[in-house]
Amino acid sequence: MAVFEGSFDRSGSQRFAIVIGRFNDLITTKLLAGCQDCLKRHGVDVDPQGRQVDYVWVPGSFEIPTVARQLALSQRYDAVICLGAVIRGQTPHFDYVCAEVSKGIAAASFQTGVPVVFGIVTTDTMQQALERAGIKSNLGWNYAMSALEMASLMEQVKAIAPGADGPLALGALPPTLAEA
Ligand code: INI
Repeated sequence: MAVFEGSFDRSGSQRFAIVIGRFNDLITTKLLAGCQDCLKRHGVDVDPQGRQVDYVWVPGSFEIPTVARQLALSQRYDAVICLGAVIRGQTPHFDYVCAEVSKGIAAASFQTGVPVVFGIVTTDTMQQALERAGIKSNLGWNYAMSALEMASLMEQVKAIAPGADGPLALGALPPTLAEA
């Protein structure tokens, strides 16, 4: 038997989609910069005109899962990275957006077999969000690392377990899981 784990040396041939929420773009543009910096330092051509990364802007985090799922379904990408910032306000809106974006991103990944990275910063204040988007550290970098690692890992897992992923496999799932 064997041990499988993702590596960071195969990124030159991988393709990524990055879905970014415009809401709180003070934060999401910084997350994107951190994400691009990490990908670039691992040999990925991050130029939007290049052959490795596509960028998709959506109004807010609530819209991210729909687009991420569609991109993942295309099987064009080795991983999809979702970047958003949900900051608590005076109303329960925060809770609704957080619930849907977290469930939706998990479902997009699970339903398609493509790694979909949960790069959504959820904080009580703008200050906390800024600290996570560059003032102290930049979580965009970490999200890119997860994408690189998972893209490499899934490539290996699919090689030993072919046919167990993607939309064609959904018919084989119990209805409750297929609808998740
Ligand atoms: N979208 C965010 O990405 N972050 C937020 O903090 C946020 N808040 O708090 O309202 C937010 N709302 C917009 C939402 O994502 C949708 O774009 C909107 O509801 C239209 O569907």
